[in-house]
Formats: sequence, C-alpha cells, structure tokens
Amino acid sequence: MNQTGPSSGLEVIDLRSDTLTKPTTGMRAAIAAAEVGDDVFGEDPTVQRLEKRVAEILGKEAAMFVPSGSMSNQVAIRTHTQPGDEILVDETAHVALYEAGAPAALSGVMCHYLRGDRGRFTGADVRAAIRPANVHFPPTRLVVVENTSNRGGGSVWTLDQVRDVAQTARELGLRLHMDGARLWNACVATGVSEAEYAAEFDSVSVCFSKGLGAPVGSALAGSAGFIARARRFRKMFGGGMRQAGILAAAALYALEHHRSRLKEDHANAALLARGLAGLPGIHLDPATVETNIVIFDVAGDHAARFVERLETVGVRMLAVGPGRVRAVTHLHISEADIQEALERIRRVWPPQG
Ligand code: TLP
Repeated sequence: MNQTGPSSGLEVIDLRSDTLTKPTTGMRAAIAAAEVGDDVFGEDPTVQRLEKRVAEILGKEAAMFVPSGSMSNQVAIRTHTQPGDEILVDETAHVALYEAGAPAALSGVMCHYLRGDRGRFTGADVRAAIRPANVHFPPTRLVVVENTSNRGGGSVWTLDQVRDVAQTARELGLRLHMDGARLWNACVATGVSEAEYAAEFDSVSVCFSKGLGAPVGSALAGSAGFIARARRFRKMFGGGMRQAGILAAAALYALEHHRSRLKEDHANAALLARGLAGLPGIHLDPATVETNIVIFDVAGDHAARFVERLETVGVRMLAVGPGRVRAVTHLHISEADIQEALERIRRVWPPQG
C-alpha cells in the first residue's frame, strides 16, 4: 500500500502503473553509497558498471544508460533509420502511441501500423506490410517488437513468435528493435532468458523504472558500433547525464534484487483479474492475464465512471479508453492489498441506484 488515502481516510492502493514505485530502503542505501563521476566525460564508474552488466545480461556487445524508456526507443529508431524511412510497429505500440509523435518529430520516419493480436504480430504480417523497391514508397527499414505488450494487457511474445518475426525481417533486410520495458516480466513468465530474446534483435531497450522499482532509467543495448552511434543521438536528444551513478546504482540494485520477485506481481495480477471478472458489467478473461498488467472493459463505455467510483474507496486504476481500464501490480502491492482492493471495489461496483 502507498500514501495516505483520499477523503475516506483509507490507505490508497495505487494500481495505475508500475512506474509509481518509490526506492526501497536497500535501494536508497545503494544510491547513497554510489561512486560517481561525470558520465558525459565517460567517467562515472557506476554507470559503466551498469552498462557492462546490462550488456552481459542481454548478451550484447555494449549498452548505454538513458534517462527513460521513451528516449531509449527513440534513440534506437534514430540510429537505425534515415528521415523518409518507414518503420513497422503494432498499432498499440508505446513507441507510436505514447511517445508524443517522436518517430516523426525526431527521426522523420513514418509508422506503418500492423494489427496484431494483443500487441503480437507475425512474420507473415511483416511480409505483407513491406514496400516493394519503388520510387513511390518509403523504404521499410525497421521492425519494433514490444515485449511484454503494454496495451496488449502485459501479453508475452513467446520465443517462437519472436523468431518468426525476426527471421522474416532478416530475410527482407530489415532491422529489429525490441522495446523491452517489461522484458523482465516476459522472462519470468516464460522462463526464456533475456539473452535468448535479445539474440533475435539488433537493439534492445530495457527499463529499470517499471516493475524493477528503480526511480529513473533505462538502457539501450546492441553491437559496439551501434551503441557508439547511439551515444551521439543520446547527446543530441539531451540525454547526456553527469553524475548519473546515483541512478545507475539504483538500477544495479533493482537488477540484483527485484527481478525474481516479479512472479509475485504476476500472481497478484491473476488474483485481481479473477476477482474483477466476477463483477457485473466487467468484461475480462482472466486467462489473458500473463504478467503484471490487467486490462478490461467496462460495459457501456463506463471506464471513467468505474475509475471515479474506485477513487472514493482509495483504489486507483487508469481509464485507457472510453470503456477500457488498466490495473498494474508492482513492488508496493501485496496479495493482501489485492484482496482488500477487491473488497472495496465490490462496495462501489456495480453502482447502486
Ligand atoms: N509506459 C507507461 C506510460 O507511458 C503508458 C506506463 O504507465 O505503462 N515502453 C513501454 C512498453 C512502456 O510501457 C513505457 C512506459 C515506455 C516504453 C516508456 O518509458 P518511460 O516512461 O521511461 O519513457
């Protein structure tokens, strides 16, 4: 549970996002103890340690610490493409939907939307979307895979699904980027290692500030040459940080201590989904909840109303469409919190009168 609650005086159970977590005591100690230097001069030993560790986990030659997942994705897109190129993304992808139009603004590329199954598309979809070499068309350059898929309700790409897309992309001469903001969750859910997934991609972005509970930070990994070029774009986008070791220390702590516990978040999300699925007017198949994100529909496009009712009893979720709500479990949410949240929700939903 989190901070003190609303008018009801209840403790708030905040399920809006796994980005809401605050550093734990252990993490704060690691931050306090961090050795730092000026990272734009390449002199922050803790940032260097983090970059080495991330490259090792992902089985890539190099990695670069960046302030956010959005910057990591957009630096990757900029590094892979030229203005006028086209990139293939699922129509629900964070890079296209929630990064403020950055592919167009920062890289001058077009997004060609694929209609996947809860964020997951196939090699055949990629093949069908590619443009023939013709002066009329933008060159198709890059495919972006989001694993887990946020708007897909935390859906996980299996390794076979990834390999199908990757093999097709390679045959067609396309580059591949993975938005792995929640790759950690995909790995815990499937037992596939981060490196096995990453091996299929030219570049991979991972976040420390989602399920892993660090306050700030993401990393972009790839070949040494790719990361060397990406460092210029990170600077161009304003992402060169100075004594960033205090943030890197939190990320290192999170990698060490908060990865395996994600299975608790997944169990809590499943518990929440089972409870919500029994409520009148809620459309949710609990079998679709694979990780820490629960997305469901509220009949009559009443998402805003549902979220407002919950707020009165100190439970927070996010309306992500007129009839669609998202709840996310994380480090500060226990099984007891989920039981308590369900009890409170039953008090206000369905609305009486
Ligand atoms: N997602 C946030 C919001 O922006 C929607 C959230 O609450 O889930 N990739 C994926 C798949 C993400 O879900 C997010 C953040 C990002 C990238 C961007 O990360 P940041 O917020 O660090 O720029």
